[in-house]
Amino acid sequence: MAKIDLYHTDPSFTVVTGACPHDCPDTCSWQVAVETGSGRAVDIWGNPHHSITQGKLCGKVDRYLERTYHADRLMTPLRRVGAKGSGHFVPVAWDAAIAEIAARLRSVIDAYGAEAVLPYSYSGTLGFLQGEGMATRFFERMGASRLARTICSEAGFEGYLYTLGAAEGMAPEDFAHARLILIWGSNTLTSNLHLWPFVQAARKQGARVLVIDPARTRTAQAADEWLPIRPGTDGALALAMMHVIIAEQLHDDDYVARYTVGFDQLAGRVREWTPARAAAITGVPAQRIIDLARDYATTRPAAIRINYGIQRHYGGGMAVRTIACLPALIGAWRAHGGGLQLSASGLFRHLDKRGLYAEDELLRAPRPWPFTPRTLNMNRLGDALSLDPTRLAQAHYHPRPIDPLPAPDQAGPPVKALLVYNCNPAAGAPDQNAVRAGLRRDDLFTVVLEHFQTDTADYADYILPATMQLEHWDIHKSYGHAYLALNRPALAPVGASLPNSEIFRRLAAALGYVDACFTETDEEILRAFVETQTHERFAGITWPRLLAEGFCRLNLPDPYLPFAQGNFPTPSGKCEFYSARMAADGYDPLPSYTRPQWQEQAGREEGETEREEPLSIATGNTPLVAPRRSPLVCISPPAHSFLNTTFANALRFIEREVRPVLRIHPDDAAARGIEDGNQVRVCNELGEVHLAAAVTAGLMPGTVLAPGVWWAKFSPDGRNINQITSSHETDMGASARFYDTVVWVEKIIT
Ligand SMILES: Nc1nc2c(c(=O)[nH]1)N[C@H]1C(S)=C(S)[C@@H](COP(=O)(O)OP(=O)(O)OC[C@H]3O[C@@H](n4cnc5c(=O)[nH]c(N)nc54)[C@H](O)[C@@H]3O)O[C@H]1N2
Ligand SMILES: Nc1nc2c(c(=O)[nH]1)N[C@H]1C(S)=C(S)[C@@H](COP(=O)(O)OP(=O)(O)OC[C@H]3O[C@@H](n4cnc5c(=O)[nH]c(N)nc54)[C@H](O)[C@@H]3O)O[C@H]1N2
Ligand SMILES: [Mo]
Repeated sequence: MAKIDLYHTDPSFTVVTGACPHDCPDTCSWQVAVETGSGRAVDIWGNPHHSITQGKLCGKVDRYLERTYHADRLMTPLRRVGAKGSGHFVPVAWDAAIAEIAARLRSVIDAYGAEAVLPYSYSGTLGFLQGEGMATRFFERMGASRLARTICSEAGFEGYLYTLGAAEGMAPEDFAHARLILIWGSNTLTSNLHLWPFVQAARKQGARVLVIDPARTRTAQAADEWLPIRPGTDGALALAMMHVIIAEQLHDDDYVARYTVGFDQLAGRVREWTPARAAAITGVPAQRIIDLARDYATTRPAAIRINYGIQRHYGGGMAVRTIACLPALIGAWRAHGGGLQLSASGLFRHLDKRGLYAEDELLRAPRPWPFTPRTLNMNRLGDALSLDPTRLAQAHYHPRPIDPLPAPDQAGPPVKALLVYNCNPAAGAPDQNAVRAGLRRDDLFTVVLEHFQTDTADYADYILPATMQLEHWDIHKSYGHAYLALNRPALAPVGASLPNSEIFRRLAAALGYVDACFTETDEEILRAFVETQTHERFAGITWPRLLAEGFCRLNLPDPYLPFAQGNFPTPSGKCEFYSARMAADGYDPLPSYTRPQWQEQAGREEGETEREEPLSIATGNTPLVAPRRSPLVCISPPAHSFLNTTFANALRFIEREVRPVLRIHPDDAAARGIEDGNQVRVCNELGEVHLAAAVTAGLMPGTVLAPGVWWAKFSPDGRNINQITSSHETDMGASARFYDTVVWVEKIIT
């Protein structure tokens, strides 16, 4: 602490408060010490005044200055000189780059219409402004295709909304009051670190912590118990828990009667979900399911942290929808320390008095066109970039069974220009071979706004250097807590980089878009955003306060128990065990079990785990050699030291992760003659990747795990795990199925 005190008192340093921009529920508040003379940042630390950050940053962001001043950082705009994907570029001045890009965009729009332009972005930054703020103004003004941003969380999000009505739930602080905590499909110590102190506080008061996960993660190791489960089968576990709870009359009659709809139908449904049946599907022993249900229903307060690991499977939406019924069934929402958390983002997403969403107010996008542009699904990037109209039609966003796909001749123009920002799809998007085939098209004009020359940037016609968080303004909501944060620039832009907002502003000017929204400064936009909020949750949050304090808690009661007395923002106002909206959208209106694709595809019956596989499978590359063993299901959750593909180009973090590996159970390894450290080929009909086997008993048999997401170009075989992930949609929200991948694994014989 002494060093930090020095920065605050020594006039040769300025301390600036900001916010971590990364895709993580914690949205930390940070402070940076800048040497006044040189203008260089010398230290960064977690804000000690923020009650979630509590003075600590994660191991990645603690090194944010290394990222900021990294030798590979892009310093000037670049123009391609080599073949697409070869990564050869020459520097070009900003004015020339903007003029040339605008000219190319204009010619695409003239020849094919604005829908031939596709923005492609996701979670490089979660800031309102450098995220979609100015970009949306720009693309909406143009009338470009819209992008459905589905790669991460939409399945679970939709499932949650059907049951509970809003992306709200327990506050992280309130986990400290729980007596039983189920961490379900979350690797908290890796991906949600700042929840852990509250979990530990609960344990000090006697709480038990269970982790339900196919892998014995570092979180599972730190918990009281690891409950291994087969990927994508959590819905069956939840149904059997409800079977036990209702059969043994452990549910909260009063809460159910007042605040839920459809209990009788639910009871009818779960009657068939005996623990024995669920055990065969999930791999969790029947007696363990019974005990878990009893513990859950009789321990108060009982808290569940579900996270997105649970929903990256075909049935992910239904799984979350089903689990979301549990707290209402036992009345867990009543108690401080009881309930469920998936996302807190709904806290920030509310209508103001004029019926505008907070985000829309910021965007204030001009929409001069009489038509609504098509929406393409980001997970289908390979199809979106295909010149085959049938595939292009498949790329249209269709989040529910009732949403139609267009006929191929109605799919609209081929994508002729792609503008990528805050995103690295050549490494992180599913079906990598299809994505790269699209990016390689010579007739596709691609611009990438980046910090580094990523796998994606290699395919660009122009790379534009973007500022990092220490160099620009932004405002951040959180999807894990209730604090809004302001990020102030602490440094001048590194090199010739510009904020995304300024790059889009300049492109707008070059295209002749004269709307007022393109001349507001970043600071003006954010200030207006704060000042125009009228919702009571923003009461007391002012621009001067944000400037002075760096963050503000939304105006919510503390503790905030959103559903203690019902008040579910569903159509019925109750927790919907039965959902008429689901029926209307083409789903089973009751909680049910939707089999993951790996079970369907591998032709497995419930519970069957091992099967000789006579299939001959044509991979993108080498054919498999005999003997062929049964397929395995592959999941690829985050490596501890990477954040999706971010940080995976820094030597420090690469060294921590050592090399790209495939974790495999000793039984599955032995059956394939694989020993620890062997190089293995992991493949399916989409492609293949070579990884080093890491044999471990800390995994559900039949499941393999490849920590992600490595840059392909920094991997020994120039490929990564998204060689083999499918771009097909989940049951709800048209999300990605990263953890629902059938693979064949064999030793590479050299
Ligand atoms: N260090 C680090 N932190 C991150 C990220 C990162 O890449 N690195 N990514 C950020 C982003 S974008 C997101 S969306 C979140 C993701 O973080 P989480 O929401 O926690 O989700 P995942 O890490 O995808 O998966 C969490 C756990 O779910 C397990 N899992 C996989 N399939 C199943 C299943 O079917 N059932 C159950 N019960 N468990 C399953 C995985 O083994 C993993 O341990 O984290 C954010 N934080
Ligand atoms: N196999 C597999 N694939 C996955 C996942 C998985 O678990 N397994 N996780 C998925 C999930 S949950 C997610 S959310 C997605 C995330 O996928 P992406 O959204 O592609 O996220 P990143 O891979 O972190 O890449 C973000 C890029 O944005 C850049 N960037 C950051 N800030 C800025 C900025 O201010 N301006 C500009 N111009 N660029 C910036 C960074 O340098 C980085 O290269 O990946 C998905 N892919
Ligand atoms: Mo994500």
